[in-house]
Amino acid sequence: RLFGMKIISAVLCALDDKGASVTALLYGATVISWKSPSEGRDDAPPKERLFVSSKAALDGSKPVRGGIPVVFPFFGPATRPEHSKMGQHGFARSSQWHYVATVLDSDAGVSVQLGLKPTPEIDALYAFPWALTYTITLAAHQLTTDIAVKNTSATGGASFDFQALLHTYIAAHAASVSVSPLTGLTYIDKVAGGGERTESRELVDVRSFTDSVYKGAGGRYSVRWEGGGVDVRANGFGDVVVWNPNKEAGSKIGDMEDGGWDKFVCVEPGTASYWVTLGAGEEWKGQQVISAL
Ligand code: TA6
Repeated sequence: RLFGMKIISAVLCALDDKGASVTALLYGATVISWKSPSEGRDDAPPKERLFVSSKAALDGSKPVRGGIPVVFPFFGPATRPEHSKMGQHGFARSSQWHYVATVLDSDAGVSVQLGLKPTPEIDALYAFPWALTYTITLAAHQLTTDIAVKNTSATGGASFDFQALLHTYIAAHAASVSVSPLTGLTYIDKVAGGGERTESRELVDVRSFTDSVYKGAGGRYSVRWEGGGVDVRANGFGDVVVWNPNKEAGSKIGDMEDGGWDKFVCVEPGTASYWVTLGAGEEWKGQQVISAL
């Protein structure tokens, strides 16, 4: 397999000779496309594995409705005073990242690093000593995305708390999709007002409006639907969010295409229910590996 990578101004694209590709905007470091053949089906044309709403803004005017938005420094609406100047899910997904390096370009895959550091604009919203590195790796049938959060202050400097999450829109047949294993886990049911429940289902579906934060999830998720599936492995992220707005909530989302809710499930590895405290000079990493079946 030969891999190659192109950077086209605000977009970077990695390709391989079997037609696998990943495309990301420097805006928000948002992966907006991942095409891959299925394992053992290199003869078949690669399929798009992520959902992006046809009404998504891809010009940097607002966070992308789809793909893999990067959520940092908090998940959901702001609940802490130091986050009060930011919109939901923080600033990372709506900031202009920069290309750092190509860290792998071989027959094993291609891996590109993007970076985001404080700017005067971001400091006005969030004045802490943070730096982000996001690594996107395309391998045969697999897409890996790693986020590293560093506290850049010198020894004895300030620490800060953060949440990080990869808000992944998996292209799927939502009416038949299931996510497992989540049985026995405690989850926050945001549709039912945020109370905690214990998951009793072997297979979690999204046939109704679903917005669930599974705590202490195992980091191995099988996402299956009629005609397809992916495996998701998460390292460093203790929780996983399962979200699908259905028509009930999806029809109220301005950049959600009509019926878009029938075409995806969000499986979002993250530190959604807890905060990570980073001391001076420390670094934290979270990784998502998606395998195309
Ligand atoms: O991850 C689920 C969630 O937190 C939902 O509550 C919903 O708000 C979704 O994210 C989309 O958020 P956004 O800010 O992208 O519209």
